[in-house]
Amino acid sequence: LNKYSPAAIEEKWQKTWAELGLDHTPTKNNKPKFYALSMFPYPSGSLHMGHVRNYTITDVIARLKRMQGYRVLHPMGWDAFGLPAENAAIDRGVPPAKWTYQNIAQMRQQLQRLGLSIDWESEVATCSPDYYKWTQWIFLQFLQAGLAYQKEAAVNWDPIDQTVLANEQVIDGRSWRSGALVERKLLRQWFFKITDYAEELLNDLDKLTGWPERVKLMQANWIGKSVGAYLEFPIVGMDEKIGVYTTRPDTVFGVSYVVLAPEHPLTKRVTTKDQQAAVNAFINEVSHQSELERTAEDRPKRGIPTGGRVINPFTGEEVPIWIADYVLYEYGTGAVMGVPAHDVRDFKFADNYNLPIEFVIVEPEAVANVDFQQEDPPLIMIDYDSAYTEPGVLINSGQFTGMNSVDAKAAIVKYAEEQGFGKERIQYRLRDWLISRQRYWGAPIPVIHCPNCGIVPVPDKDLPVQLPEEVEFTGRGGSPLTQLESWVNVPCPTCGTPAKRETDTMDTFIDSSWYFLRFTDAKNEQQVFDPAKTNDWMPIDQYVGGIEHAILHLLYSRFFTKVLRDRGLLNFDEPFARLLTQGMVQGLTYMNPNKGGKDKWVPSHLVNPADPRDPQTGEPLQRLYATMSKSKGNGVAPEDVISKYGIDTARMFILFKAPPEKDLEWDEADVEGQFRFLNRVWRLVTDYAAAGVSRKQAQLADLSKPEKELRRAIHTAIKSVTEDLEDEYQFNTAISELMKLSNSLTDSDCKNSPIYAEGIQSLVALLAPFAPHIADELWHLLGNKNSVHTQTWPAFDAAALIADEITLVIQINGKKRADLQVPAQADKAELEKYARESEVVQRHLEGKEIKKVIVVPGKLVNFVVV
Ligand code: ANZ
Ligand code: ZN
Repeated sequence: LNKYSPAAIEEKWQKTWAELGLDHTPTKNNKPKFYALSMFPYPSGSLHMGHVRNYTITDVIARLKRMQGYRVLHPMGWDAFGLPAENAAIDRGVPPAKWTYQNIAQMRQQLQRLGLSIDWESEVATCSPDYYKWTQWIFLQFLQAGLAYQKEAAVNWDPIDQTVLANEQVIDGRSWRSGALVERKLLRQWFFKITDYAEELLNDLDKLTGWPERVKLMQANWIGKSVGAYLEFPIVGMDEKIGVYTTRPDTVFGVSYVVLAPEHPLTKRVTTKDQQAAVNAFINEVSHQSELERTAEDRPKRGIPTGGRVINPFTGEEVPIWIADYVLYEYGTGAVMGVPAHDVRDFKFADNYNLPIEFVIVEPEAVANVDFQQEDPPLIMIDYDSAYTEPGVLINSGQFTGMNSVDAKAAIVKYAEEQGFGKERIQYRLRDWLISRQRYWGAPIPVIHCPNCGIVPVPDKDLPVQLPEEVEFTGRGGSPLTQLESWVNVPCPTCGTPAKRETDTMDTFIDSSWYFLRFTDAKNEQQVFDPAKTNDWMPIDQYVGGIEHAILHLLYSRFFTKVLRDRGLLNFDEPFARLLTQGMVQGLTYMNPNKGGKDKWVPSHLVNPADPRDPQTGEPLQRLYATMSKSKGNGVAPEDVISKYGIDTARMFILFKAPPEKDLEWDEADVEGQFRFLNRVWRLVTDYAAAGVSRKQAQLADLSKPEKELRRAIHTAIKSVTEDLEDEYQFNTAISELMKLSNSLTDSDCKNSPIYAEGIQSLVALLAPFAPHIADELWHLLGNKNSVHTQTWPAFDAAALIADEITLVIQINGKKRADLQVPAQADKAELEKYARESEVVQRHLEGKEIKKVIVVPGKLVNFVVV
């Protein structure tokens, strides 16, 4: 009989599946639906092992669900807009579209070689006009709903190339191309009002029972709800106030200064003449720092006094106004009250600049003996050498002295409200989503700026606003779109006056915030999607992707879903019912611990594994596992594995080596292990087929003991594999069960029984989602005419699981003396009887006195003797 040769069968089955249309998405019928989706790839040009793992996981699920009687949607597409294509155009003169479509073609081919059961007919690429037409249409829905607006925001500005840089193009504060020191510049840009949905995005996390807790927590932290107060400090000598946001109104008697963000509009006006030069210099300096640098915990907090002063409305005291880098303009009101005694950052700041530090909260024990009820509460002098940030009891706080922090917060807010200088305020860390990009390779924002009418949406009939092709990519002088007069200048759609197109394109996160909806009706030319279809398929039953998308992509997609629901297009609240965040694929890596930066990684092909040394210096190298990457030279190319072992082995290895959410260490020996397992299955099935075993129905009533045992092994495997795939997708343990079943079949004493035939058939059917090609080949060798992938998933017979006999352990004084086969149904008394009657026990108990007998049903009998 022929040997297992993956190359010989894989292509054949892929062709057959395509002809049978197995991967097509069925139209609505009375079967339950199942939507399985992996996060779609960016078309970088080549498939890596992380992709293979990601798509294999969803493919197993899709195949399983089809066999379990679901109609399945399992699509694929391309997150195809973005910076690399534009950089390729600047560097090598390849037009972004050409670069992108070439990469897509290449990766599609690589994916198709994997034999994934993907419905290629619903493929989408976000850069194609028939997709981004609807991205633009959705933008206009947001605009109509008042959820898209323009405001000034800072961008990274390259003063040499005169262009805006994406964050990824800023390296150590300098432009990736010109090397110029990057400046912050204010531009009018488009935003989506995600903050309108902050509360719902937070609350609905509770509905996501199929999500990892970790991801929900990350989202909650990102939204960052905090409940505090808005308080106003009148500016001395001006008829204006500085409003601050604080989560600790209970500390207001400890305010020793107020800080404005350098960008705050009041900054210039409160600055006194003699401070002007210094303040301007400081603002300029801060403008070069990123937000991350400004707020880094370990950095010294820097600032400068403006010379202006405010009055603390609670004490009537005057305190100075400063500006400082650690106060961000975009959060809260862009101004804070400085309470060094109770805030770590403020403490450092005050320490640095010799500002007063006045403690107004103490731990309750410190004032346990103080009577705050007496007429003139005592002044308490306390001095710590760091900030006291816990809640506590208020001291030196006027009428609020003696209250605890919780009560004091409420009382202070209430008082401020009565006096008209404050109120409660809920604040989210989440900010509105800046969606403008001053780039070419993205969906153009479909509006026209008219001198008469203002912002005019491009009429639906004129969508898509297509990206012009006759542009030049120089990397200088702004986005190529701004430089193409013929594209920019258009008559206003409303009044006909010469007007200008918006030249910003959209953040690519917008493209990926709705692609999963388009998949449900990918070819619709009349509508973004037919809500009937989308509402039928959605929500996604299983979404699979990397943890790196735990925050933005998932949050934005949830936001889009809610907005489109509120526009009447969708009838559900959450897009992803269940989420699996798969782990990384790691490769064996060699590192020189004496080197730093990227130089420390030594590609494995330069290393002798028996004695790993740095080829340059001869120093010994450390071996470790790290995420596969080009820079570490530790990647394993999917093609190599596939041509050596076949796709099915690669899949089996990936699924068996680690649970899907854990990191996976690539290990060639284990790949071979899976190859050997598939070879064993191959032999088992081909031997059986050659032997021509009886296929007639077995008479369950008169099975022999070995037949009964084999049948139990078969149905135990069916049950375990099914359950392992049910909720947690424990592919690794499921494959272990398949191995056990294969062993039971190999060792079976009844190879001529119809039960054996049942075992072989079940093994092949259970293997189908994991190793689809070999399974279909073997299925046909067994004489079946259908594809195994259209076969119904095996069901287990609960009766077969019940053992006739169990193994009873017999102990004497806790020490094991014998095993005994006894009927499984035996009760406690019977078990003791079997044990007493056994030959071993009789021998051991001779002349001894039994003090006690312990019976553990189904397990053991222990005799305590003296
Ligand atoms: C006074 C105070 C006293 C504060 C104290 C804390 C402790 P969360 O919980 O993250 O919302 N803050 C407010 N706006 C800020 C801004 N734009 N940039 C930097 N810091 C800002 O934090 C709210 C607290 O962060 C506020 O409460 C404020 O400092 C600071 F013992 O006010 B607090
Ligand atoms: Zn007009």
